[in-house]
Amino acid sequence: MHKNIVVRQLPNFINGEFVETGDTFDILYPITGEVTAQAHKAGQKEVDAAVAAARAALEGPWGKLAQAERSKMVRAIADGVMKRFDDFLEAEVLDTGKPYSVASHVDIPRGSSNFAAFADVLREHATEAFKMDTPDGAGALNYGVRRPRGVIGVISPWNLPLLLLTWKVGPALACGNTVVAKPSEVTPSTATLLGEVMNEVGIPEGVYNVLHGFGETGAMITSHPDIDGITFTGETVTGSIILKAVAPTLKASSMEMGGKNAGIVFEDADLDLAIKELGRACFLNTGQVCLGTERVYVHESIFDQVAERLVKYAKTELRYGYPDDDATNFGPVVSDEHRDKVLTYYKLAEEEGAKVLHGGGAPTFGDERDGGSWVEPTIWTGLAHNSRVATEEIFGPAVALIPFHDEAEAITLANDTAYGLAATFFSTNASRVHRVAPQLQAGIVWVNSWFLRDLRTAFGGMKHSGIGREGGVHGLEFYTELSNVCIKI
Ligand code: NAD
Ligand code: 6OD
Repeated sequence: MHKNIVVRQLPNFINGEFVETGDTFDILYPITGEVTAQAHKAGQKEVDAAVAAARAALEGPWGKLAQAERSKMVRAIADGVMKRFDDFLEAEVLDTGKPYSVASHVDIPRGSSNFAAFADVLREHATEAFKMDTPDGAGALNYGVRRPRGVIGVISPWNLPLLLLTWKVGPALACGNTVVAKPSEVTPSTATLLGEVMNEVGIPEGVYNVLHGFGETGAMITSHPDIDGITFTGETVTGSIILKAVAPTLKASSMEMGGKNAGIVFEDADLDLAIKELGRACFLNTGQVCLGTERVYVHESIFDQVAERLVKYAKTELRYGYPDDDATNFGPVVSDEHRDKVLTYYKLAEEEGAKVLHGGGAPTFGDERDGGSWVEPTIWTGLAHNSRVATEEIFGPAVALIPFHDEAEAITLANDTAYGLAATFFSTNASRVHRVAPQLQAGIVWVNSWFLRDLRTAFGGMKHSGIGREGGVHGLEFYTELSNVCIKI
């Protein structure tokens, strides 16, 4: 159903207070293109205030809390998000246009569990200890001590706004840091709402701060001399700019960036399962998932069958509609700007010789949705492995199907990319599974599945997809500083 939209104000959240600057930019509803909110842009004054508040909280109440007490408060944030589930859901849908069926199962529950899962990560992690020999025979004992890194700048993207913000804020706070966050300028609502939750559950002022704005505001954060570390999720090009920006102030950084993830369907795959999982991998969240699959290598003996079945999946399983319709599982992309980027690739695919099996354009509705940012789910064959469409990240609901001859070729093709975030492959042959998985150059490899996440596992990309790993104890490398204590016995 079409929403009656009341335009909201989205202030910054600094030192526990909501701060309007009067310098606003519009947030649009991707379903129709209407203005839903005005976000208040932060300048240097607000950035400095947020950093000072975060520093004071680190040196004050938050930094002095006992670890068990801090874990309890981080778990309270998880509960606080669940208590406001409907508000988060509404805010996320207004910013992204994604269906409730997606946001209520993916974005909002993970927005909560990112706090619950990491609340005890530091408390339960045993640090290493080594007894060493010394010339006098008495020996010495070494053990590790972890402390918070300090004030952490969190820069996050628009595709899973709450999920990807809390994925960083959760472990950062659990490890005793304080945070200055800049959500995407396209989707700032849930980060702001999280400020309300912080106040509701009694998180001390200054622990969590939110600044709104574009790259310019982000750059004020990455270059700020009193921020100790930057954790970033977004495009590879932006990541590269950020790495340069943090160099003069020698900040630690954790980088989660773009991808061009491969899928492989071997001739021994369970095709019912493969089509179901690939359907999600290619089209969930309208293809706007960093882990999503945009090129699938299919064994030549089953190529036509897989192509036909994936097209059938797209035709029968993906349903456009208003977000609050239970049947809707396919929404618009996040903005007109992103729609135009995706459509440029749709056009390029045809120029590069693609055969369009499904989609290839933008739908029209004959109602207010024609003002929104819609594209069709799209399936191509006939593209060369080294075509631009098959090598550059589109970040939309589009996939190139490419045949392969044997296992070695499939591995070579999957690895022949500048990126290395995720890969997914389908096979019922256990030997092949164990042989192929370690050869794929990706930080995350799924077998007979996709986007199955245990938050204790390492997450991150290799090559141009990332630097460092977060998740479980792996995040401790970034969110804490480790000191070795050596005691002569
Ligand atoms: P983006 O790089 O355009 O923006 C990400 C964030 O960086 C935004 O908050 C933006 O305002 C900020 N930013 C832009 N310029 C900046 C600068 N100079 N200094 C500091 N901050 C700056 O990315 P996006 O378009 O929001 O998100 C889509 C991209 O994110 C895709 O490439 C996708 O693959 C990637 N992504 C990666 C992961 C992962 O885990 N590896 C997860 C989700 C999305
Ligand atoms: O599941 C996660 O922890 C995670 N960081 C997912 C990222 C998805 C990218 O769009």
